[in-house]
Amino acid sequence: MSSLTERKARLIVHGDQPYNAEPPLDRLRASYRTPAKDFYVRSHGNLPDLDEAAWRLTIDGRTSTALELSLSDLRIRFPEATVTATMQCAGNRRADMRAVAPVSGDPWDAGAIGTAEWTGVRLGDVLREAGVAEHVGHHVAFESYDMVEGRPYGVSIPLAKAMAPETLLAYAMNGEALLPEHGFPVRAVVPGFAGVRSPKWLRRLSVQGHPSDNPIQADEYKLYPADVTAEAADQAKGYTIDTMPLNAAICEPGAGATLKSGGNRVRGYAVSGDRAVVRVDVSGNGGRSWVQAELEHEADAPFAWTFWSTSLDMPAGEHELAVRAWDEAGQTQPATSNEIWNHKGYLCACWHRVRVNVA
Ligand SMILES: Nc1nc2c(c(=O)[nH]1)N[C@H]1C(S)=C(S)[C@@H](COP(=O)(O)O)O[C@H]1N2
Ligand SMILES: [Mo]
Repeated sequence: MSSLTERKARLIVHGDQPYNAEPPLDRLRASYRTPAKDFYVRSHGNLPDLDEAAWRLTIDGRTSTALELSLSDLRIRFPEATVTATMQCAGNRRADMRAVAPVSGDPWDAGAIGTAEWTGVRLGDVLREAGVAEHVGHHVAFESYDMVEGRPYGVSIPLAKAMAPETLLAYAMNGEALLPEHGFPVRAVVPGFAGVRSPKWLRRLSVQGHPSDNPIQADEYKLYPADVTAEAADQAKGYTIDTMPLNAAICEPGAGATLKSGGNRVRGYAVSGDRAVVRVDVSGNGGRSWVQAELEHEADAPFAWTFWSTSLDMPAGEHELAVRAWDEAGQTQPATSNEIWNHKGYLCACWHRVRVNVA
């Protein structure tokens, strides 16, 4: 395995402590499954250095038995499950929100996203083994080994999503053990939900009648209306970001690229939390006219992104490329970040625009 220092050198680093980094977009678009070393890293605290043999996961709360499981217990007692799914930070593309007004948090470009083949066991199988009662209003609260401002990282998901077949306790990414920065030895993978709900470095999970009261769940990762400011953030006005919205990005060419005249390849990704992407429109003139891109989507991967590509013929001069996706409910994306601005800069899902020059 390469060292963390070597892997950092491959990425665009937004911060070292906590460590946050994303891949350049052309490299992100190079493979449908993102290699672990090119997968964005979002962390809120330290990167725990855990010993696989000593690692234990506690399961308690509203179950008939409490469980304490080692990694080999997980492997032996439950069937293995593999899901190809996209993970995306709620702050992906936040940089585009700054055009409207300042926002808090790292200025992620469109690279706070990646797709992997995750292998582990179904969280639902583990909860059933613990004798969970499938109560509609219940939640599964997680706690991790990393510390964020003096408390373990903690979030929760509705019990129904925890029991869904796509939700995993994963110990492998693209067929190899998780890298330390991606949650070694075991993390949750909650396909379709914002990355924040997929805790890394798991330590405990608890079935309970209310969402986690951890600040990451209770205060952070909420979508606020535009009139709510950082100073006057009234928690009751924000809703908890779970399922991710329809989004798309241009990965190639990059911003400011100089292209030759004639046909140029334009490529990127489109993604939606829990709906299929059915169409992707690409414009070479800021959205005055559109062509439809070719889509590439793996069968049997409903929670994975769609790759798209097309060729645009543009005359010499400066051009604004734009992309927008459509989902199976006939919904598309807002044109500008004005319509969706919020002070946290979450869910930036307006048309992605890239300025290029044709020589
Ligand atoms: N324990 C723990 N889990 C975590 C986080 C964290 O800081 N600590 N960050 C979350 C956020 S906001 C995201 S977007 C994803 C990122 O996963 P990755 O770093 O493997 O890409 O992990 C989530 N799980
Ligand atoms: Mo995130």
